[in-house]
Amino acid sequence: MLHIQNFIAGAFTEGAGGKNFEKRSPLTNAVIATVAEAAKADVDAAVAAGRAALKGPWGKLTLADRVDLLNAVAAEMDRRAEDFIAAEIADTGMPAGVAKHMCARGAANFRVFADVVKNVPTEFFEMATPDGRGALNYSIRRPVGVVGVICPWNAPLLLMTWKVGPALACGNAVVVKPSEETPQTAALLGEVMNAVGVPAGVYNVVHGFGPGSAGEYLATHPRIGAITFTGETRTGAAIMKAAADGARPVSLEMGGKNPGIIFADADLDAAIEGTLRSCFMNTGQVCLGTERVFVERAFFDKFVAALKTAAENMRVGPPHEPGVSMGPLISQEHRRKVLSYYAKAVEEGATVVAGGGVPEMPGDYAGGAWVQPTVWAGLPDDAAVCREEIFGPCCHVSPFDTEDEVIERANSLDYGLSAAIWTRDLARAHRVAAAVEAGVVWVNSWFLRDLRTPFGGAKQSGIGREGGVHSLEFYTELKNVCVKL
Ligand code: NAD
Ligand code: 6OD
Repeated sequence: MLHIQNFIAGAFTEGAGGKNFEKRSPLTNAVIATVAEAAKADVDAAVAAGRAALKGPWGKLTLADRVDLLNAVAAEMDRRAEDFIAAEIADTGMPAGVAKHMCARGAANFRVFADVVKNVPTEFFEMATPDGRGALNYSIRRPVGVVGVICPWNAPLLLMTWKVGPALACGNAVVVKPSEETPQTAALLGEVMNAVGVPAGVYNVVHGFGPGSAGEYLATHPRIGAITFTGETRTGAAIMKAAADGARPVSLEMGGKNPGIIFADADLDAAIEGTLRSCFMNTGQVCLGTERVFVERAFFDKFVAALKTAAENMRVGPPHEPGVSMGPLISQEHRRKVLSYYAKAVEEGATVVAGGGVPEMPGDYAGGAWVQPTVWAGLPDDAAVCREEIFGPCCHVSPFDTEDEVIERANSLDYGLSAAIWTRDLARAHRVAAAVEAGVVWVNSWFLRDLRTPFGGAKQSGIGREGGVHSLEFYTELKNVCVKL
């Protein structure tokens, strides 16, 4: 049986408390690994290792050498792509094509941020002084120290490296707490760090849970310089409270209940293809995914009929089977939550347009966390499935009559992560994009990502922006130096 350990100061270690927990396969529910749970002493050791690295070899590297090392990390990740893909699939059950994309993106997160730090401009100001000799001001960016990186399970490698890449590029050390559901790729990245010669202590991993475990120990650790988090909104709020002690900065990427807005002039095929992906990719476990679909009334019946056909044609199954476009949910626990919403939708009077149940799976797969891609219609906006984040392969479709109405309805929740707008009317696209309360808006597309762009949520979907130079704002402390001439 695979056993996954913590990675502290360049070495794989058991937890100081001697405790292990089990990782189960989403595909079958069988135990596939045991994981060493980090005790408080391990988190202390990981933070101390990070601080030592900052004072030692890592802190002394030139920018050019640091950039070279990060590019070497990316190259080694590419070389070991098959291992990363296999680990990601084992942890999440996602289709092979999706895992391949996510793992390639993991390596890109190191390359892109290596480039960003290399090219960051220095601010420079001349000033007059009373003696006429003047002074020069320049600003330099310093690392914030050891950054706590707390991660979710839905896109484990992509979302972890999205934080670790820029944090290291800016010269910090990190202590990563992967989700208890997805420990494998964080451990593999430790092997990569050692293989390319990243100094011990720069990248550390502590495994465990949230409250009373590694997550809480990390979030409350007094020697952490900043905390970056991706996960549920209520967890983010708990982390923000923990960070208030010691006034540490936080970057929070949290939940969503994102609208897709389809106008009657949209290209039907493109809108169906994009909406289908945004609702069902990664079994709907994508924070940017669409769970509320609003369709202009004149287009509604046509759109719903096409979405029904497309959803029913999706093939749910194991990762390597040809033609499979959707895998299982992450766990039985999450499946219980998603199925409770499937039941609630019906109780609240929804018309089930597609799916709504559990697919039959053969053999060992019968134990997996499978559900059908599901589309509902007919509910008012205040129904539970139209307000609460489900994080499963499901959406509710409802008609709208005017632009003002759909903007108001799209903005009616406390979430504000992303929105997708489908129309051929460019002026309207710009108007609605500006009016919709979301951190990320796509027009006639979904999940097109340039890593230099600002990423984050509005309202209760997030605090702060990361991406390109915006990541530098979070992962560095800007210092002004004034030199009297
Ligand atoms: P989660 O909040 O349950 O857990 C996230 C991480 O926080 C895990 O590692 C967990 O162990 C840890 N944790 C839990 N409680 C903690 C505490 N009190 N202190 C410290 N750490 C704690 O989220 P999840 O179920 O893993 O992920 C799904 C959620 O993540 C969804 O809500 C989804 O929308 C959100 N998400 C958001 C984004 C984004 O970019 N906005 C991206 C991906 C996922
Ligand atoms: O692409 C990204 O950078 C990003 N943060 C994606 C988030 C996906 C959420 O599930």
